[in-house]
Amino acid sequence: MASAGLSFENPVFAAYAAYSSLVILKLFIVAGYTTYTRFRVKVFANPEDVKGNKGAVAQLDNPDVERVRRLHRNDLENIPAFLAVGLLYVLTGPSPGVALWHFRIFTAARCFHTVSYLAAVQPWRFLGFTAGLLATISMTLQVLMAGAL
Ligand code: GSH
Repeated sequence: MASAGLSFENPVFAAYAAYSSLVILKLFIVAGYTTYTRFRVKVFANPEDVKGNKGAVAQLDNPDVERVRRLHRNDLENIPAFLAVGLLYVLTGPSPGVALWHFRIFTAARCFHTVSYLAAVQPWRFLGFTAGLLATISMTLQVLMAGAL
């Protein structure tokens, strides 16, 4: 069986750490993009945010801001699950090649989902979401089998 340790000497853990860092950075970029969008359209969430900002309004239904917020929420529905189950998956000692493809597919799928959401294009957003979900479900099933057998 391949190495299952939580050490950078284990190539599967090293890959998990690298791809996790990438998706966490992506999550923060979306948070930053929310702020950028708020300044672009001059729409903020709280009355105190618009004080001294000429032309800005406190409003919760701007379509541009809400689109980025929905994207951010969708990331939060998917990325923490990847981080949790991915770590457990490393502990099952998977083959490095197979594990690497799970991490790659999830990361690429979430980036694709992000671009598709911002560009407002379907079915591409759905496909990005589904590819990421399948990678996570595959790892989840392998963890389940390792734990239950
Ligand atoms: N909470 C999601 C929803 O309400 O749509 C669950 C299903 C899901 O994540 N669908 C993907 C999506 O991008 C692919 S269609 N949903 C839009 C969203 O969460 O804002």
